[in-house]
Amino acid sequence: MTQEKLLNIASQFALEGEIASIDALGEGFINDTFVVTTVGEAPNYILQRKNHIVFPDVPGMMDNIKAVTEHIKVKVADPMRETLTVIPAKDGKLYVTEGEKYWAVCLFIPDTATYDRADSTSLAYQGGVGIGRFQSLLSDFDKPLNETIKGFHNIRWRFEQWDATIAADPVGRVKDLQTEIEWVESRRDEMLAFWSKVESGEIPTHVTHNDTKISNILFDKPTGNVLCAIDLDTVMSSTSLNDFGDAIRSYTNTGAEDDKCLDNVEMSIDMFRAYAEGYLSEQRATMCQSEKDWLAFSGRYITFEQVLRFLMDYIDGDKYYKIAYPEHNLVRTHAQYKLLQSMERQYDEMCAIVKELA
Ligand code: GN1
Ligand code: MG
Repeated sequence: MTQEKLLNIASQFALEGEIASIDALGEGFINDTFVVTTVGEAPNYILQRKNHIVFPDVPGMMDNIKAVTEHIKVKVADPMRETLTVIPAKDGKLYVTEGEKYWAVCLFIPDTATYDRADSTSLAYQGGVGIGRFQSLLSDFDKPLNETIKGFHNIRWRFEQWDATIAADPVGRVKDLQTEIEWVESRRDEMLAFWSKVESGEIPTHVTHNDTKISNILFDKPTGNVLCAIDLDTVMSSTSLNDFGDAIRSYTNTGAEDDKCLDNVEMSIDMFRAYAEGYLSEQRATMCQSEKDWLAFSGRYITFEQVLRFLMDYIDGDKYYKIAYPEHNLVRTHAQYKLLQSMERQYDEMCAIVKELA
């Protein structure tokens, strides 16, 4: 994308100061992200092209983000650092369109750090505090939220997509994937059994983040403490267990999400304990018994879902996740499956830790 085009988009937002440069940032799987640096004392900004295929209702998504961040702002000590700040366009909308594509801007929060991997238990503890606090700040949020992605962590819906994808087999990959398909099929019933507890209301729903991997959390550089959850695109109503489970999938992995060397990938029980301690320090008092009972299982649930989603995208011809090389989604599938097996092996210990801490 040319600087000229980026400048044209950015200048349609109500930014302070004069733009000095616009540079690509990070490697999100879904959106395209840029940092807008301004001249002098004016703040810098994050400019994002939202993936309108993944998010069919970007205006609805931006309304969610605005509502949730405003709710948080009135409760925290430092409202410009402890949550995102949405910057509207000059016409007052929360986005700018470019053909069928949507762009949005939020404030860049300086003196912060992000991580791709948890390298210490104190970081995992802080991450747990961050999501526990995010959920508790929103526990009294009572406006309806738009469903930005249908059935996002609903495994019944994921299996419907899965069955349709396997039947369609659009790029002829199914015949070579019988082993991997069996990994998913052999766990279908236990995963649906868990989800039926959410459907029946035995496990309650709340406002949740739904994408709590470590790279979606900002940490304060001077103190090392957690600052806030970012990437609020998937904020919706779901079970809070999904936020815990997705974080466990991320913080406890001793390897990379797409590690080609499976020997690197295990679930670290020390990281599990640290994250659970942080999370429960914020959530212990408000969780109900069924949430406590299923907390450890949520790590398996979301890791399983990720195995299914990566494999399904590979079967589908790599339409959803950005890939860096042709087999990328298959490599991700294998690495996440190795992690899932590691969790299954250590499940009794995970449950014992939750019981002790909760
Ligand atoms: C995507 O947007 P990003 O990169 O934070 C995905 C998550 C997956 C994750 C796997 C909207 O997260 O659900 O867990 O990749 N987000 C969406 O790394 O699908
Ligand atoms: Mg995201």
